[in-house]
Amino acid sequence: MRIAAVDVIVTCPGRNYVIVKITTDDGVVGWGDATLNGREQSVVAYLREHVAPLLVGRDATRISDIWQYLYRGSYWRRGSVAATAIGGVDIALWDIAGKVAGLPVYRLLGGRARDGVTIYGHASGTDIDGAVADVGDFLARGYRAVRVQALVPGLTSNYGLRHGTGLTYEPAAGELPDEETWDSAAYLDFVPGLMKRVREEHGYGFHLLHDVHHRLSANEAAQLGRSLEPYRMFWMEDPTPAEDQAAFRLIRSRTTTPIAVGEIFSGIWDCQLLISERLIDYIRVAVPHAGGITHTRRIWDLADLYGVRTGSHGPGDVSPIGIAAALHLDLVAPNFGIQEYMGHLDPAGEVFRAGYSYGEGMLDLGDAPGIGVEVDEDAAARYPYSPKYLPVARLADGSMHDW
Ligand code: CS2
Ligand code: MG
Repeated sequence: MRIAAVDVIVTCPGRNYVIVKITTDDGVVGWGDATLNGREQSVVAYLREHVAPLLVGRDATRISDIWQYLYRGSYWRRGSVAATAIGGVDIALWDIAGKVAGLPVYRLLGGRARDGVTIYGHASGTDIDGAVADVGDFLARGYRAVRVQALVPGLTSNYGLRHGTGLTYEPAAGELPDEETWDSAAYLDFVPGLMKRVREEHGYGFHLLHDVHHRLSANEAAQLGRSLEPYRMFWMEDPTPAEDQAAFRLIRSRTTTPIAVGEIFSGIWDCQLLISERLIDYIRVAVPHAGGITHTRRIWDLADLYGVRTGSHGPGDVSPIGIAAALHLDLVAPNFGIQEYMGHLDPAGEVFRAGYSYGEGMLDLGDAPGIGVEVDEDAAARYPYSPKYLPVARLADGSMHDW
C-alpha cells in the first residue's frame, strides 16, 4: 500500500485549521491535523514544499520509518513548524492503518485502559462573580474538572477569557495581533481570592485548574503556588517561560501546588529535563505539535517512568482530528492524567464529522476504524483561510512581556 498523494487543506470555520489528507494507491484516505495557531501557513509551506514530495510512492504502513525519515533524516529538525508538519502526517498514517485493519487506533495501540477520558473545561469571567457562576455551569453539565480564569482588576483584557457565547477565547481575526497589558503584581494579588471564592461556592469535589500562560518569574511562580496551596489545585499551568527549565527547580522546591507544562514543546528532548528531574506533575504536549501519535507515545512513556502524568493540550486550535488523536492515546496510556477540551465553534461541525462524544465529564470514542474523524472538503472550501493572531502582552511602560 503506497502513498499516492499528500494534500494540504486550510480552512477557517470560525478559526483556522490545517488538514493533511493522505491518499493511498488503493484509495484509502487518512486525515491528520497540522494546525499551528497563528503560524498556519508556515506549516502548509513546509508540508507542501518539503514533505509531500518525499512521501509519494512510500509504503504507507511504515509509520515509524516515515517518522524517522522526516525527523532524523532532516538536518534542520527541531521546532514547532517541523514537528507539527510531521505530526499531521503521522496522524493521517495512523488513520489509514486503522481503516485498513478495520479497528479504531486505540485498539492498535493496545486497547482500552479506561472506560472514558476525563476532560476539563474552561470557565472564565470578567470578574470573580462571573467566573464562579461559569464554574457552576460546567459542574451542572457534569464536568468533574474545570479551569478557571478571570479578568485581573485594573487590566482592560487578559488572555484566557472566553469572548461572548463562543467557545473560543481568542480575539477575532486581525491583520495584526491585539496588544494586551500585563501586571504580575496585580495578578498575584488577585488569583488566590478567585480560587478561594470558587472553593467556597462550589467545594472541593471537583478538580480545579489554572493557566498562567508563562507570565511569571520563577520566584513569582513560587509565590503563586504557595498562595494557592489551601485551594488544592489540580495544577498550575505554564507558570514561567518554558525555555528556562532550570527555573522549575526553584519553583518545585518552594511549593507543593502541582505543575503542568509542555503545550509549546515539540519533542521528547524538550521534556527530558523537566520529566527526569521530576520538576513537573503533568506533561501537556499536544499530539499534533509533538510529532503525532508515534512521538507523543514515547514522551508519555518517558513520563510514566518518573511518575509524571499526561494532560494533553486540547484548545480550540487543535482540530477535532487532533483531539481524537489525543483521545486514542488517552484511552490507552497507563499514566493518563486528564484531557483538556475546549470544544469547537459550530461551523467546525460542518467541516469535521467527529466520532467522539461527551457524557458526564468525559469524552469517549466509538468503534469507527482509524482516528474516527472525517472531513467534508466542500464544507472546508466554504471557509477560506483568514489571518488570525494570538495577542501580545506589554507592561504599563510599554515593554514587551513574555508569552
Ligand atoms: C492555552 C491555549 O489551552 C490552553 O492551555 O494555553 O489556549 C493556548 O494559548 C493556545 O492554544 C495557543 O495557540
Ligand atoms: Mg495553556
